Amino acid sequence: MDAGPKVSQQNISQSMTLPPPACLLPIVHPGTMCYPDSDHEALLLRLNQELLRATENQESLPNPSIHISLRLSTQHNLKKEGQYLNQLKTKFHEDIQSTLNNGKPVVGRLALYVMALKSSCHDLSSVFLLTGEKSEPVLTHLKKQMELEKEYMAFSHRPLTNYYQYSLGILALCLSGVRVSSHISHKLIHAALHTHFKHGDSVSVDTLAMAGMALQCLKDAATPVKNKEELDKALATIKQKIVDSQRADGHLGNEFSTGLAVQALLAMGSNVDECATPVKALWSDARNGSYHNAMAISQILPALQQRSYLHLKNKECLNEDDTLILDAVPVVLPSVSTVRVQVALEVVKADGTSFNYQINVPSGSSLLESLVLLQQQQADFKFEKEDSLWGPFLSEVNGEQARQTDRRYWHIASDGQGLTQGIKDYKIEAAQKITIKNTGY
Ligand code: B12
Repeated sequence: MDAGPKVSQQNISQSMTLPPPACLLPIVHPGTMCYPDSDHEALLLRLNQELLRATENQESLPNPSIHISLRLSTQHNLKKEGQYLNQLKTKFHEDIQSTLNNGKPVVGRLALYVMALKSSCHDLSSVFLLTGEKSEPVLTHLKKQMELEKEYMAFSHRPLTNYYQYSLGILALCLSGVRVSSHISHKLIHAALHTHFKHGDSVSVDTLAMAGMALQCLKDAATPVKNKEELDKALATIKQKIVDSQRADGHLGNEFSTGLAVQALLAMGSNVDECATPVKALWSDARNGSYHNAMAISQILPALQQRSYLHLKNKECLNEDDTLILDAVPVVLPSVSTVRVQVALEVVKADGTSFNYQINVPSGSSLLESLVLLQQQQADFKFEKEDSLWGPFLSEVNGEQARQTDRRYWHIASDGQGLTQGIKDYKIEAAQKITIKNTGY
């Protein structure tokens, strides 16, 4: 995530006391002033359809974030959404169940699952998870997971998972009407005031956004907290940090954090309408086809419709639209480029030893395809990946794991610049040097 020069923040109106200029007025119907209606609506439809199409992918685990986004949208395909909810209740449910049985932290996924159920107005008290012999409702498990996080924080001063997931946990409990203990909220409020949420070397705008939505939910629900002034101060700090993260091209953080950041600003009462610079940046990304990954689309689509996760709080699921249909997709045969590009790859292990490789790949190959090719050609290079909601996560290189339990990961950079996409999404278009470095965080 590269932080570019800051620009004027006039497009993110923070105060409601002065009448905002015409372009900052809240817009109820999509595409009235900044874009032609047709352009705007066609793009929304395309993104909505891409998400719906992603629900048909049987290869990966169903993703609760996709479901939430579809459910927060204005257009629906109720049959397909119902089918996806059922898949979440079986396959994703089983995945959480087995993580719980292995005693691994699961707060983020559990929170997203709860929010997905809530987005379909599902009765949360009827969904149970089993630990040992005991079967308890999902919300009870989420509360217990948050207690574990809190206890861990008491001596290590950071969550078992990360602040993004800790915030998701608070948000899911709050949206479900569960009172979040003041000890738990205090730890996030304290962190928002005194900790720098980091992702690699940059500020984690995604984490700020999730924390902002979680704390705003508590404020709106008038949840008792240890110190009300501190809650307000934390919210103001988060808002300011998000606004300060604006780059010259309008993004808040980068193209993949802007959706959550806009959601958070909307939730926190900022007037971020369709003409606001970050929203324009999102539209322009969407128009240029920057978002292929369904997880990315799921985080920006609510923002493009002026919605945030906080809209799940009072969701009623009544009289919903049912007009979203999927057009038949023309079968496009994959074409392999005849142009080949040279990639230099450096692997830097935890002890600093480095290994260098060269490989020629067809232009347009993904980094994952390039690594597979290298593995086939070089006996001394091998790698492993793990599935995640964002796709394959590089977990092991040349027999060395960079484990999250040790707070290490394989950081990936191209010509010294950290990638903003994972190994499957990042495409090699030109000759470059890829560095994969075992890094602590
Ligand atoms: C925390 C975090 C990390 C931590 C995760 C460990 C931890 N316990 O804290 C660490 C530092 C390891 C990390 C690494 C990377 N991250 Co990161 N990460 C996040 C963050 C803030 C939250 C993820 C999370 O906890 N989700 C909640 C749980 C419930 O979902 P989950 O899928 O089970 O979570 C796991 C995966 O998301 C995985 N993960 C984390 N980052 C990434 C990135 C990719 C591409 C993949 C496939 C998986 C993955 O780790 C999570 C914890 O186990 C997200 C922000 C966001 N908007 O989602 C960015 C985010 C997902 N990361 C991002 C990126 C780019 C990376 C890196 C590629 C950076 C780099 N240049 O090396 C690497 C991954 C490299 C690899 N080895 O494959 C981007 C992805 C954008 C995209 N289009 O793909 C995001 C959206 C941030 C951003 N706005 O740029 N990340």
